Amino acid sequence: AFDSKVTVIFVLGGPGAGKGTQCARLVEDFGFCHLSAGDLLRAEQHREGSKYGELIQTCIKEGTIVPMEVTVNLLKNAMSAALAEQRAGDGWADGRGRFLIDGFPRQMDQAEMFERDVGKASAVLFFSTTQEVMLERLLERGKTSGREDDNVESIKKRFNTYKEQTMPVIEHYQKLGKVIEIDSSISIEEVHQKTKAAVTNLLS
Ligand code: UP5
Ligand code: MG
Repeated sequence: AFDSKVTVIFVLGGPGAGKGTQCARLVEDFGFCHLSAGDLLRAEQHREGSKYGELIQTCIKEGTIVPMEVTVNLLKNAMSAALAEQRAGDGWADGRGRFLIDGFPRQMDQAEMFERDVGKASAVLFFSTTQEVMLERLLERGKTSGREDDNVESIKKRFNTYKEQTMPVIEHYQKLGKVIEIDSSISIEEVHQKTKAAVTNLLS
């Protein structure tokens, strides 16, 4: 587990809600290290010599959740690498030890494993909008993203997994009073202003 100087914020919300977009903005504002579990899995899928390539590909296409050991390990390694780099003096000088963990945990057992092995999250940023909005955004992005899951069949499965597996995680953190919910139906800039204000408050 990491020391108490490390701040972890989980970033959740349905597929296409705007997690990655808003995280990129928060990196500029606060010097967070942004780790997207989905991006780490896609990189591992294409890494030469990975024994998980096929498994990850199947899960992503089917919108199901990759076995948590794989994802938690990728996150742990990425966090260690980022902290080592910070200690060496490069990068994130102002945001030392601040992490945005994007698209994770998606299932209760992942949340438990992460909090046991890595550390506790200070807060959960929850980007909420309607399924219609998310579908439209994903189909638009799918024209150019090259993502294997930006098609109607995969998107429906992702919505299902989100509802069944991930909503309970959000409800769990809501009971703990850790969730900051932000309506992400409005423009990127407006969502960013609200998010920035919430994070300023959180870090103060
Ligand atoms: N856009 C964003 N905000 C907008 C706004 N306010 N107004 C108008 N347009 C807006 O945004 C999506 C699109 O919408 C973009 O084109 C953007 O410009 C536009 P983005 O910021 O990319 O949304 P995001 O919420 O990040 O959507 P993403 O598709 O990445 O979410 P998912 O949660 O579906 O994808 P993720 O990469 O996290 O996971 C993919 C798969 O990996 C999962 O389905 C699962 O199979 C696997 N996975 C695991 O198994 N375990 C994990 O822990 C994590 C992932
Ligand atoms: Mg994303």
